[in-house]
Amino acid sequence: MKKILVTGAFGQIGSELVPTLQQKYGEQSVVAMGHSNYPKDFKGIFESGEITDIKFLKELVAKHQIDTIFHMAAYLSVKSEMDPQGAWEVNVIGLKNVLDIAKEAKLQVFWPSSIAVFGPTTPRQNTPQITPIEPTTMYGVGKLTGESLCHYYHLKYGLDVRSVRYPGLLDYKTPPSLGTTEYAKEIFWKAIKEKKYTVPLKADTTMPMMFMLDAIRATVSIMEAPAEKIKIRTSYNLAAFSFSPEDLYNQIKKFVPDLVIEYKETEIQKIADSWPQSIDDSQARTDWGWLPQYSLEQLVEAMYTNIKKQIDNGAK
Ligand code: VAH
Repeated sequence: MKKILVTGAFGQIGSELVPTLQQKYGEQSVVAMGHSNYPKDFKGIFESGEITDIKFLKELVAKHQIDTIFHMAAYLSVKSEMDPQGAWEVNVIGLKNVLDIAKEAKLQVFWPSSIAVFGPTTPRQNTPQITPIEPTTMYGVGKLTGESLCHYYHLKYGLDVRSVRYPGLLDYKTPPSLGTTEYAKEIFWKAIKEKKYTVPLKADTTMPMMFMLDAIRATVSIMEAPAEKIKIRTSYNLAAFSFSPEDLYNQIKKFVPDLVIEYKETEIQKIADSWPQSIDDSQARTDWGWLPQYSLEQLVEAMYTNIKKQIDNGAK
């Protein structure tokens, strides 16, 4: 029986990934690792600990006889700029802890990279899989280091570690957090509650984005692919669509016609301007059959409908 450890189990991706894995492999096949403030209605195996504590991780893997780790615990881009040391410890040392344990115990590992790995010298349109990568954010530096670590551990130790470069991800289960693309979640909450929103970016700041359900499907799909199909051991480009704050506003207006919007760029504009505007993910499509299923219109309808339901039920 598969025994999976998900770190960052109650973060933005983990909150959707854990129930998906429980559904697929059984509730008792998944160990959800997070901080002590986990949702009280969570059903399943929960462990509380720090990703920087390698002794704790080793004991956890042995205690539950883990064979697969989805290592999702991370600081996002804005938090990484606020606390670069913390970002290095969680995003890089945390990953190296997982890779060291996995190589000893011969585990399979999934680790999320991001389009944030790219920098201003990377071609911004249809960014290729192999291209100049010079990130100018601490988050991006951590992702570049992480991709190189994954590549090295595969080449040196034969570790089966797999990764995708997520675009900005939108979900309706978790609140907006400290990320450069998180405005695209927050706008729904503010539009429904207040019918107004100030975007912390210029109106034409186009970034690659994806609905969380597509990202989860890609995550499970790459991990289930035969090993011989996985040709990239740094991290695969992954894409669905790109939009700007103005594009998103025009979509949301169909649901909130009297939404008032303004654009006031902040320090995160510099981060967004260093990232690609569109991604070439043809190698993921060729190697392991990746194909997005949700359009921007379907994303907006799902986000609006589900967030409105939460607000109508008293969500703050
Ligand atoms: C962030 N949502 O904004 C993340 C993501 C591509 C951006 O990695 O930091």
